[in-house]
Amino acid sequence: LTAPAGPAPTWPAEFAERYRAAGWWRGQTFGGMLRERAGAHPGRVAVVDFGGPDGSRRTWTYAELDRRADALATGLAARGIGHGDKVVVQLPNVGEFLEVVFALFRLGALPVFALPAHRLSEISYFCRFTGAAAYIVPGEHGGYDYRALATQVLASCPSLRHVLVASDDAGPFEALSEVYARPAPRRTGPSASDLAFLQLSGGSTGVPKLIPRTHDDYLYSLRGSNEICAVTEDSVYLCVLPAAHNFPLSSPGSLGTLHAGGRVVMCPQPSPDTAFRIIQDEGVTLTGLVPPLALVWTEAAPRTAYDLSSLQVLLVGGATFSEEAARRVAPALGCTLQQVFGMAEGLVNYTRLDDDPELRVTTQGRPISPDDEILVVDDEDRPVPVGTTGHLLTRGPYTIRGYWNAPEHNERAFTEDGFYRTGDLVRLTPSGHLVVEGRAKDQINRGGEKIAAEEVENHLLAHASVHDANVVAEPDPYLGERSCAHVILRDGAEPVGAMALKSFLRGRGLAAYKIPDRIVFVDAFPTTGVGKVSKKDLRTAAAPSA
Ligand code: J2J
Repeated sequence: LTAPAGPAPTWPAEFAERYRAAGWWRGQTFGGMLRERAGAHPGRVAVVDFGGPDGSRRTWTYAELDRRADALATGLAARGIGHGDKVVVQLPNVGEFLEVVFALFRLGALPVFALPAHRLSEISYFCRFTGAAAYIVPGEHGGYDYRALATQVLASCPSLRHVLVASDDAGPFEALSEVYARPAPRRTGPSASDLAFLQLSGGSTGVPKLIPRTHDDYLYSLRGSNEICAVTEDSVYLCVLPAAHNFPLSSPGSLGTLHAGGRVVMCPQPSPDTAFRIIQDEGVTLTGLVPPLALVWTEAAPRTAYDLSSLQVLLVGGATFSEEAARRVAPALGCTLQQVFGMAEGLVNYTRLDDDPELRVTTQGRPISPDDEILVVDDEDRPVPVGTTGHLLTRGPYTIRGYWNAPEHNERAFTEDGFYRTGDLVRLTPSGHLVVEGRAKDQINRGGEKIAAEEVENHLLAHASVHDANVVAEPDPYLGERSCAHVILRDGAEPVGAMALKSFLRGRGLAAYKIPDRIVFVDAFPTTGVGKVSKKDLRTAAAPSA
């Protein structure tokens, strides 16, 4: 496990030329984008959060965000962080998230996006795998002490030179607020074709894969998203989902909104009580939710005393959203539902605001770009007729050509001619819209949080009493899917119960959402004709009786 010197797989020259000629890639960087916006309207509010003392409101104008990102970049540079360095960023929905990200963009250092839910297992892996130079955390958040986590991470990651804490009480580490320094004279930043960051993949393998995105390709997906979602400088985007997730970051998300010169409001937590008050007080015009939250909001909206009339668009995506639920959104919330089927690897599909209303509730939209190539194929990679369900393969101007430093996995996850195998089963409608019908990848989609079965299985196998383990999805009325581990215990080993196994997994530093919701003990696994474990049969084998 070492930091690779080699670059990430990239687009062949002829594709890059085509995407530039078409105007998709414009040679702009994130640093340049923010500078331009700050120049155009310095005094407009760019960011609002509730991260002040006792949850008080704070604001950043475009000029302030620009200046503070510069000041932070200067201080980071003074600490030896520069072009190509990796920095694991694990911050909640606060303004510092955007300051940090833009500071790193300016330096050409790469944020590695972690989620607040991640723990020692995930974070130490990200740090070691990327050879990260720094790790940036909140002090305490959601009742959890990230300084204590950082102490453990530091002990296991020799490359880490700095832990920075976005809190007055940094414990044994340096407070992020100490890092801001008077901006130095102009330094040369990255170029638009350079990597901007490493995004986390949902994953279906033993260890998470990292997704290398460039300034050029990501900025194109933002411009495209803004056009489709009608984001302008009058838009107010509420960032409800964890800010580092690809959906709230880019569809159109906080970065899309800043690109348009609009306002990003960081939501401290997603409950209707908090979010509805903020929608009213801040005049929020659009936001994005995963299906379970969209359901909760839809239930709560008709009874709320808050005025939600500013809300124009609710994006829902990340997991299957039933047609019945989709039909209820617009009437309950008084806004337009926009379905989004996206992936951190690239391709994002949206229903259009002016699509036929039926398409808006029965499909997951169509691609952003005319240059997004979509193939729906059978198990032998042969195209299936329109209307038939098959595997979705895609390539295009903002879909990666390979994961970061994963040559063997890339052989499987991409076709020879560069199509990404999404692992999703879809059907195309005659209108060119996609309907997500299922999944071929070995993953659990727990209300939008992706869990790679193999990763959890490996942790279970590390227990002395576990002979074998398989983790599969089972239906959940609220989450859509939850995870169930089927475990065969070792003959003659110390018996162990479900509770003990769960706390064993927690003790290994696995994020809470990956801990199986249910663990069942079995004597054997069902097998397929060729003797492989049949996950399909497992999914139905132990379905809980109603
Ligand atoms: C069914 N499954 C969906 C949908 C994603 C916008 C929106 C979502 C993501 C995201 C994103 C789905 N219906 N509407 O990055 O920019 C499942 C598919 C897909 C996987 C990607 C964005 N929308 N999915 O969810 O990288 O299985 O991105 O391949 O987290 O989520 O997960 P992720």
